[in-house]
Amino acid sequence: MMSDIAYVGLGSNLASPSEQLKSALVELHQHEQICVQGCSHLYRSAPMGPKDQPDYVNAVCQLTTSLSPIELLDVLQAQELKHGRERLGEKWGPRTLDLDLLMFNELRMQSERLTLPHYGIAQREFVLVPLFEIAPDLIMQDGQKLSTWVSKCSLTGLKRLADKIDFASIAA
Ligand code: A4P
Ligand code: MG
Repeated sequence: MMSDIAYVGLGSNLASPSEQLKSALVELHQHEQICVQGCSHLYRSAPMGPKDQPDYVNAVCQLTTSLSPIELLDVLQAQELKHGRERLGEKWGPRTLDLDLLMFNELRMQSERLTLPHYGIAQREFVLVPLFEIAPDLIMQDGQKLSTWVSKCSLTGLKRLADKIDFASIAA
């Protein structure tokens, strides 16, 4: 049963970022144990971290799955590699595809490979704004509303792109 709900943050700033995100979403949905339920608009954002890299395109999707959190992470990391992701060791350096597991139900865990919820949600406008678009009523791990987290985050200006992933065509 695909009864677990997860949120995944997608990001790219190399090799046609918007296309990277769209194809990643299609591939996720094609996985037998993953059903993508919805995705935000694509948003352009200035790079967090080193500034000598291109702007990012970011989005957040909601999915249901019968995978365990670690199995889902395995799928996400395999997909990053398939998209030519190279881990060059630079913290927050450029990448063709980054898939962060933001939340998995209300699960909290900390292991060598996986921290849930993802550690960076509260500070990242490029996560909070698209997440709010698809899950405006979400309650965060401290019991506060997502809308409160959004209002506390310093918003420096994401640009919402005209592109909305044509979800019907993915689900078909
Ligand atoms: N890991 C632990 N918990 C998680 C989780 N919840 N989801 C481990 C995903 N991975 C998790 O990740 C490092 C390790 O984190 C993995 O081995 C995994 O087991 P990584 O993808 O290899 O390295 P990374 O992505 O470079 O590091 P980090 O700190 O996760 O970077 P982020 O947080 O992914 O940030 N600017 C803009 N505007 N937009 C962006 O999307 N992204 C980044 C990367 C930098 N600047 C950005 C953006
Ligand atoms: Mg990452």
